[in-house]
Amino acid sequence: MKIFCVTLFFCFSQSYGWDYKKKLFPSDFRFGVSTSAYQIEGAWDEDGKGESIWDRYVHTHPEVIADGWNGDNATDSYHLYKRDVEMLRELGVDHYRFSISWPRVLPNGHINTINEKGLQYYDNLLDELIKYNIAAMVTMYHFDLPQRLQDLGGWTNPEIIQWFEDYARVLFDRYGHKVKYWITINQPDVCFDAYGGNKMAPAVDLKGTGDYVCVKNMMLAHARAYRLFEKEYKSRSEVNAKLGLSVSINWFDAPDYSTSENEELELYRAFSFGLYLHPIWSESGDFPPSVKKAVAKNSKAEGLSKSRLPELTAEEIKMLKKSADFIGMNHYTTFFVNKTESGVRSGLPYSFPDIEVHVSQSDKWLPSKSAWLKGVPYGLYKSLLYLNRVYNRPPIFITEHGWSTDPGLHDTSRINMMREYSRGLLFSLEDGTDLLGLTVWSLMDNIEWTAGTSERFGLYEVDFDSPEKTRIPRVSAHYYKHMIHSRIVDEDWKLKNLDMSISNRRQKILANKKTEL
Ligand code: GBH
Repeated sequence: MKIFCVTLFFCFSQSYGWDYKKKLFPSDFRFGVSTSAYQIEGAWDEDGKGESIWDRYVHTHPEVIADGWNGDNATDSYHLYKRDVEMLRELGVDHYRFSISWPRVLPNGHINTINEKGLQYYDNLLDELIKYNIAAMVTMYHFDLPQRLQDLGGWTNPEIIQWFEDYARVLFDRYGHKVKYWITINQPDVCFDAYGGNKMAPAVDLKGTGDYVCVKNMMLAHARAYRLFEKEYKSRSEVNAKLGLSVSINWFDAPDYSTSENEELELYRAFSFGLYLHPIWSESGDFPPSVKKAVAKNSKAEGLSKSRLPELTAEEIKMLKKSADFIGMNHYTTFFVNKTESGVRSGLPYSFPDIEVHVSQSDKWLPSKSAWLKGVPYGLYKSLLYLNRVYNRPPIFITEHGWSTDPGLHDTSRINMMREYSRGLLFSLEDGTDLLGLTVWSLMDNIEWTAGTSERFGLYEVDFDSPEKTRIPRVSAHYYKHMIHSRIVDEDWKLKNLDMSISNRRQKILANKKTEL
């Protein structure tokens, strides 16, 4: 390549990014970190908070938690939010994505019981962020439904569309002037784990029906919140916010990368993320035709009068179209997908009903601490280009992207993955994607749902045994800080640039404590 550069006027390094080390993230590109309420707040029944489906699930089924740690206390951010904001300042992030616990604000889920103390907590957090000029990206719903609403069917009851709109109004009224980005719902594909299996609360196994009803209601709840925001809040002078939906968008290729373009792959992508993007971002709207067809076909064969994937009315299709200002993209990993001869419906990671494919991962990919998460940097780049092409250059904000490890401060694998995936971001920007920012999951170790604390996603390590839930920066926190400040992806950055002596010492203290215990 270097030889070409000498001979050609505009050398390849310009157009193909070979010299990526000198490439800067654009000045309006935003760097942030993410958390969610159940995973960090703790104080599960304090100050009038209502019970959530996760409280109920872990209390009635403690055996589902890998290591005994649940969200009762979590990282105690309900009390330690000032330390959290201090960490954000240490990193130098532009924005912080956190979520509001619906039952903390509305203990029974409805707006006839407003918990002022719960509202006050988020006011305090938002004010602390404003003090330090950190933009707030607020998720309204990140998996923790009020249990009381679950008793009424939760996301399978269409009334929830109105309940969610009412809740959204409370939030817009109270925090509208303090929030820069609203995310209505985190990852509607949780429906397949929560109502179509037993991995996520409420763990109601209504596979093939409950999951699809949940998807429809979540999408409509999202759209109603968007329309409410658009109609009554967006144009107010004190409001300056964009609103989106966060979708789990991983990459899917044929085994050994033999092709990225075939029918099985397209169908799997449609089930995995098209279900949530097509209604909003496609020209025609509605659920993807391929998914509608597949579910209708099976439903008919089973003798049902209608498809198990509920239809959207013309009015609903219209309400959903363009009901977001950007695509919220949660990207972690890549899978191989191929047709199965045995009729096995699915392997890793989620078992979608109605598709007969085999899903796998390559043993050449770097493993993380989570079984489903392998390091595949090219997958982020490819999925960005794919969205750019299929949805005609939509604005994309990466609202989650991260890596899990064992405890320990020297998280070289996280740094390597952050560096390689981020190179893909620079390449995709060069290739014309409208990428607004990156939000790393997660600011700190937290309760990884049923995995408890056994999978650590934090830039900061949390000592869960200590009463102060001590947070210490991992080496990756220093790397991210360097990336934010320099706005480059630095391949030569080494730990020796830093004085890690205090952290090293602290690590030894923690290690000793473990053996003492
Ligand atoms: C995100 O989901 C969540 O938004 C966030 O709360 C979470 O902490 C973060 O990822 C890290 O996991 O057990 O093989 O069936 C990412 C999508 C969906 C990935 C559920 C794990 C279970 C995999 N997640 N999935 S498996």
